[in-house]
Amino acid sequence: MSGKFLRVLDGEKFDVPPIWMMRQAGRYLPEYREVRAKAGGFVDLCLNPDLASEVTLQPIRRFGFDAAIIFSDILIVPYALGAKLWFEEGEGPRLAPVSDAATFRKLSDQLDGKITECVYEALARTKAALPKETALIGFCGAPWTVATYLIAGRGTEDQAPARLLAMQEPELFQKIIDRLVDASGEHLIGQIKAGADVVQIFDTWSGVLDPASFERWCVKPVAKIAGMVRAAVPNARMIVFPKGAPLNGIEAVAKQSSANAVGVDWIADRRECVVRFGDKFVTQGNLDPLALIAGGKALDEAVDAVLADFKGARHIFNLGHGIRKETPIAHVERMIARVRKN
Ligand code: 1CP
Repeated sequence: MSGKFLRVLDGEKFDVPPIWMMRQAGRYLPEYREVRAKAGGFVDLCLNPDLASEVTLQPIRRFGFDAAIIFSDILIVPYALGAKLWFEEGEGPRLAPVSDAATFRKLSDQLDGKITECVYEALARTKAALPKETALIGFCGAPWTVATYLIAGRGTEDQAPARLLAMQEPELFQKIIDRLVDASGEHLIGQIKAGADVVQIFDTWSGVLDPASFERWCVKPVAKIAGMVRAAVPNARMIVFPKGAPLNGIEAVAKQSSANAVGVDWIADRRECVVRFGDKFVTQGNLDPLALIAGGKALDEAVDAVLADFKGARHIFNLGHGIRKETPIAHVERMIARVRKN
């Protein structure tokens, strides 16, 4: 029988919800920092199946989460389409920008199998090493969010370069999105075939778009990816995470992509989620990652509020966004113990 995480996605409810954390494999863990140093660079770590699998398993060994998320990055898709990717130490990932028709023409329309195979191999190894009850999550970025990085070449404060290009050159922008839709759909299918039990689509920057742009650049592309995945794997389980979007928008993404679950950040009104989503889909979230840094009473109260608001609903406990590197490990332990009532 599958573990609690998949059983919730498949329709069951539990008094104690399954729990995992976005970015659970990462720099707040000394064992991650050790492997990361050994791997050479961030991209090398993503493309090394042995080490990527090892860091995926680290938080499972340490905390016994109900799900593992494969160690990779949303920027692997543009990289596998031929965009140059590197990591500026102390800053973050960088892509050679694709922001005009000439650079777009140079992008491949096929994922480079030598790159994606590294991810699939890491998934296969991780699957073989995980406890039976621990689910394995594959993922990709949503086309809009990946496009914001591809167009600017880096993370940006307000995603202005992508928003501007969508206004100035909507046809080119549509082509970029369409290319990312096809590549992301294929990548998710590959991950499921390699052993992922569920896939999550991260739309980190979906909260900066007006309603019409949100419909065009977030709702439709994610629904198209979901359609591709379901056409290839009819019973595929999917989680969508349109971070920062209003609840209307979140609901539209979840409905149009027939998602099993929807991720919400800490801004979301939890009781409103329960009313709107009912038993249609699971809600995943939404502890403020800063509460996990604060610890103590503030953490306990924040955890209790999440649990109380989702009581009786289909819920997966998670943070509202990725764990930050300065988070004390003892606070993670305290959160898990409180959720699991240990
Ligand atoms: O070791 C390091 O210094 C690298 C830090 C790091 C890590 C641990 C990056 C660079 N990526 C990752 C792994 C990662 N990225 C995972 C692994 C699985 C896990 O959750 O444990 C996942 C799911 C992602 C997804 C990702 N990458 C997103 C979407 C989710 C989110 O956090 O919003 C985004 C926006 C990225 C881009 C990215 N990669 C890395 C950084 C620092 C960033 C953000 C850059 C920016 O916006 O400026």
